[in-house]
Amino acid sequence: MTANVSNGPAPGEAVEIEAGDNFFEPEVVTLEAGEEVTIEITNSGRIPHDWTIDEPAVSTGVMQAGTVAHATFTVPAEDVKFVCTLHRGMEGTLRVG
Ligand SMILES: [Cu+2]
Repeated sequence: MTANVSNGPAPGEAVEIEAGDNFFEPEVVTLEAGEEVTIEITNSGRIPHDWTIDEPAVSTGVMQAGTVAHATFTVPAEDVKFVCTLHRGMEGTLRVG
């Protein structure tokens, strides 16, 4: 599986996730297995965060406050937890239907 991560807003349709201090909103995003999805992450907090999943391996890397990044990848077959690797407990779930 491939993943593309870029800085800035998504060029087209995207699922938007906000990274606050220290939470994601929404915490649960429902997606369809096998679809190609673009997630747009906005760091709306005052400190750096990242958005990371393990399978497929996707990470925005450290995002400074006020920045936006987007990641495009194929939705896996099972639920995936997303986390901020900088803050334990800052996490959410990609729920795969
Ligand atoms: Cu964080």
